[in-house]
Amino acid sequence: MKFIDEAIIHIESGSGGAGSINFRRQKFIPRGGPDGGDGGKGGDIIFVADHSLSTLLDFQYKKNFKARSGDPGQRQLKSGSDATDLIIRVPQGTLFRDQKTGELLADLSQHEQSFTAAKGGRGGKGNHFFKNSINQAPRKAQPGERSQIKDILLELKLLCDVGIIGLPNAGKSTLLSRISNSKPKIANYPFTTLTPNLGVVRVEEKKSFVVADMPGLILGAHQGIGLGIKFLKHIERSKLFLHLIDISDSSDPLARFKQINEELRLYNPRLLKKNQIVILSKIDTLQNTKKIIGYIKQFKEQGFKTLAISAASGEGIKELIYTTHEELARS
Ligand SMILES: Nc1nc2c(ncn2[C@@H]2O[C@H](COP(=O)(O)OP(=O)(O)OP(=O)(O)O)[C@@H](O)[C@H]2O)c(=O)[nH]1
Ligand SMILES: [Mg+2]
Repeated sequence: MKFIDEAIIHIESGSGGAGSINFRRQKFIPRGGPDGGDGGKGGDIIFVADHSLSTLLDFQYKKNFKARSGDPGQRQLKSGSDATDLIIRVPQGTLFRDQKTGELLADLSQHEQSFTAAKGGRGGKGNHFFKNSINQAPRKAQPGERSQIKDILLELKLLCDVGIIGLPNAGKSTLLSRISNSKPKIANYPFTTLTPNLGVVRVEEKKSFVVADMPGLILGAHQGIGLGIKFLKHIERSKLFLHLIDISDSSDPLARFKQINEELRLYNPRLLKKNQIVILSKIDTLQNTKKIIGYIKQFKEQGFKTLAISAASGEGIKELIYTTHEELARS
């Protein structure tokens, strides 16, 4: 089970602006002194921890970051402008390593904590700086300092936000494979999933969450029957459960739902305090939409947010992602 999210990114700070070589030219001052200004500083690359972010998934889409260079110096002793720093927000808890050596560079464990990973180059001195009693008209200026270029490994220990629970064969792993980057084993028999699988779900840029697909739970699970219960500790700290009910199974959905919840309660009553969204799965197998609507009504009457999906056809999947994200933001 992979609990670590990783990304390798390439960063480059801004180089310094070059110093300027210039001589004062004004009416009535025939031989003005050197007045080339200094170059501006290049932008730093600064990472800032943000507790509202939970994964490194965005860095699979954008891997190269470059800060702007400082402006060159100008005449009349005017310095070039400093470039603004490039601020990159990362999830709280992100570790930074040198990609080549593995050396730990920083650990941003606090919200708003920052780490300057690459410093912008200093601006070069303009020729005014080189004036002295011997050389009153220096024809030299400094170039700006070079940028820093690095490959950095980002690492984040994933905290599971959402647990997918339900009876064996309910379609939990199929759902995970539909909504996330994870490729769990899927098969038409119970207990296909033997250990939890984690996946990262991207809602949109800067909005993603972590889901765990659990082995199926069955009657007697709290006494150790089946597999699921011993993994429940992995989702004890998650904020939300998606509770899958397979409606291609003709037995009473609400009774099955209550049965699983009873197992949760017997294992640890606190698990029932967690927010659950009821997910009626495999709706492509049921032509009778009235029946589905009836089920939804039944669960809503019990006070549960209820969605109907087909991981096979994709129906209801978008809504499931958005609703889950909204509920997470609220909890
Ligand atoms: N028709 C249909 N079949 C589905 C759907 N989702 C899953 N299945 C099928 O249901 C069977 C079980 O799917 P899994 O995703 O392995 O179920 P699971 O809940 O992870 O099962 P365990 O890991 O054994 O607990 C597979 O044959 C899937 O292809 C769906 O939306 N529609
Ligand atoms: Mg499974």
